[in-house]
Amino acid sequence: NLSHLSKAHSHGNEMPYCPKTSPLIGGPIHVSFPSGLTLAEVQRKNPLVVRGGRYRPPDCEAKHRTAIIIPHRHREHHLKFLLYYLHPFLQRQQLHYGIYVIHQAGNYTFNRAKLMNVGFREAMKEEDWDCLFFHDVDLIPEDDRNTYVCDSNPKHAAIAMDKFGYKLPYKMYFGGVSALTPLHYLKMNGFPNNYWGWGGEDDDIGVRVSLAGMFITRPTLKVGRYKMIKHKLDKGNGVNPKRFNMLAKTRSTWKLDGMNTADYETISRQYLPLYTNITVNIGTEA
Ligand code: UPG
Repeated sequence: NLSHLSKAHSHGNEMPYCPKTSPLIGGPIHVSFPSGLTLAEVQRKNPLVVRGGRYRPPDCEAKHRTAIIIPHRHREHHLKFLLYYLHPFLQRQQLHYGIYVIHQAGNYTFNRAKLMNVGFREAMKEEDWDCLFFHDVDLIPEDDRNTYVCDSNPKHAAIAMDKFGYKLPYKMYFGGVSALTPLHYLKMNGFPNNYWGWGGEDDDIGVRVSLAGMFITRPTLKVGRYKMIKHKLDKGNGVNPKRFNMLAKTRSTWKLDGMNTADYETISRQYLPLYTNITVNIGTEA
C-alpha cells in the first residue's frame, strides 16, 4: 500500500508524507535580540528558503501549507528579528510555507485589518494555502510546539504574551497572531476595512468569528507563548477614538464591510530572498 506516498515536487521522486509530529520540534525557545543581526545573516542561516520566502521540507512531503501574513510599515528592525526566529521555527515544524509582508504605502493612518484582507487575497492568488497566519511583526513565538497549522475553527495563537504576564488579557482577546483557513476567512467576510489607527479591530475580528457561527480555539498557555519586541505607539497609528462605537455595531456591519469590499491598489510585488513584499495603497478613511 503506497497511499502514504505522494509525488515529490520537482524531481519526480516519490517522497513520504512528513510525520504527524515533526521530530525536529524542540519545545521552548530562548528568545533574545542580538545586536548587529543583518538580513544577510538570516539568509545565510536559512539556505533552503527560496525566492519570495518560500520553503518545503527537503526530505518529506509537507502535510500543511501555511501562509504567514504580516502587516507592516516602518518596522524593519522588528521584521528582521521575526524572520530570524520564524524561518527556523517553521522549518522545524516541517511545513510548506510562505511569508508575505503587506506594506502600507504612504503616511496616512495605519490600518492593520485592511492589510490582512489584502494579504489574504494576494497570497491565495499565488498558492493553494490551506492555512493563513495573521501575524504582528513584533511577536516572537517562544515554543516550537505552537504549530503553525489551522484548527477546525479559527485559532488564536498568541494567548500568552510576556507583556500580559503570559496570560490571556481577556476572554475574547483575538489580537497578535491568529490562524484561519480560507473557508473560515470567507465565512466571516474577512476582517473589517474601516478601523484606522490603533485598537478595536482585533476585537471586531473576534466578534466576527462568533457571528459567523464559529468559535475560537487556542493552544495551551504553556505553548502559546510570545515575546513582544518593545516599542512605542507608532507615528501614524494613533489610538482610534471611534473604536468602541464601531465595535458596538459589528453585528450589523460585518456582512457589509470586509473581504467583499476590500478595495486597494497594488503598487509593487517583490520576491525577496526571505519574504514576498507587497506594497499597497489602501486609501484613506471615508
Ligand atoms: N504596525 C506596523 N507599523 C505601524 C503600526 C503597526 O507595522 O506603524 C503593525 C505591526 O505588525 C504591529 C501591528 O501592526 O505588530 C500592531 O500594532 P502595534 O502598535 O504593535 O499594536 P500593539 O499594541 O503592540 O498590539 C496589540 C495587538 C494587535 C492589535 C493592537 C491594536 O497585539 O494585534 O492590532 O493591539 O488593537
